[in-house]
Amino acid sequence: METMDLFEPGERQQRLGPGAWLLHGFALPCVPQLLAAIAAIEAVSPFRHLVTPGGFTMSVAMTNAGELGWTSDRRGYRYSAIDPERGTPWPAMPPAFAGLANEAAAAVGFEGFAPDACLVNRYAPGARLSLHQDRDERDHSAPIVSVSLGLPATFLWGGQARTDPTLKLPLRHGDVVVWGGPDRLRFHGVSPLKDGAHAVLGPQRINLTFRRAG
Ligand code: MD3
Ligand code: FE
Repeated sequence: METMDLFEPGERQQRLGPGAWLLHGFALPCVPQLLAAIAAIEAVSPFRHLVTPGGFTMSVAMTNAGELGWTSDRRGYRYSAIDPERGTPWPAMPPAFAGLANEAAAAVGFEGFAPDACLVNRYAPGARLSLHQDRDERDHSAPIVSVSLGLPATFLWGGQARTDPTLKLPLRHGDVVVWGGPDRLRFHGVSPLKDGAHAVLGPQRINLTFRRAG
C-alpha cells in the first residue's frame, strides 16, 4: 500500500529529508483530547520559563508529561523523572498523546514508537527557540514526533552543522512532523512567533515533542 493511502482526502504528507516527514493536519481529529490532556498536565506541573546553563531565561514556557521530562538550569540540560519545581514525578503520558505519536511514527515507517517523554512548549507572540540539536536523549535511533497547535510558526530547519543554511518551513495547527534517521540530529529552531489569535487556542502556539529519552 502506498503511504498516501493512509491519509484522508485533504491530508498530505510531505517528505522533508531522508528521515523527516511533515503530516499536514494529522492531529486535527484529536485536538479536543489533546487540549484536555494539556489542561490536566499544566494543572499538576505548570508551564515555567527555564534558565539555560548560560543564564538566559527562555522565552518559551515548558512543562512535561511522561516518565522523563526535559529540564534546564544553571547546572545544565538534562532529563529528569522529577519535576524540579514540585519535587514529584511529571504527570503521566496521556493515552491520547502516546496514541497519536505512535500512529504518526508508524505512518512513515517507524513501527512501535513508545515515547517516554513529552516536552510541552508554549509560545506567546515574540517567543522563539534558537538553533539547537536534540541530543540529550540516550537512543538517537528512535524518531522524534512533534505536534503543532494554535498559531502558525516558522520552523527553521538547518543541517548537521550550526553554520549550515536553514530552510524556513511553516508549521500550522494540527501539523505533525516525524524526524528520524539521518535527520534526527539536524540543527533546528523556531522564529519569533507573530502576533495573532488562533480560533481555538487564542494568542499562543503549543508544541508537543515526543521522544524516547531514557
Ligand atoms: C528536527 N521544539 O522542543 S518541534 C524542541 O516547535 C523543539 O517547539 C520546536 O525543537 C517547537 O526541542 C520544534 C520540531 C522538532 C523537534 C525535534 C527535532 C524538529 C526536530 C529534532 C531533530 C530535528
Ligand atoms: Fe529541538
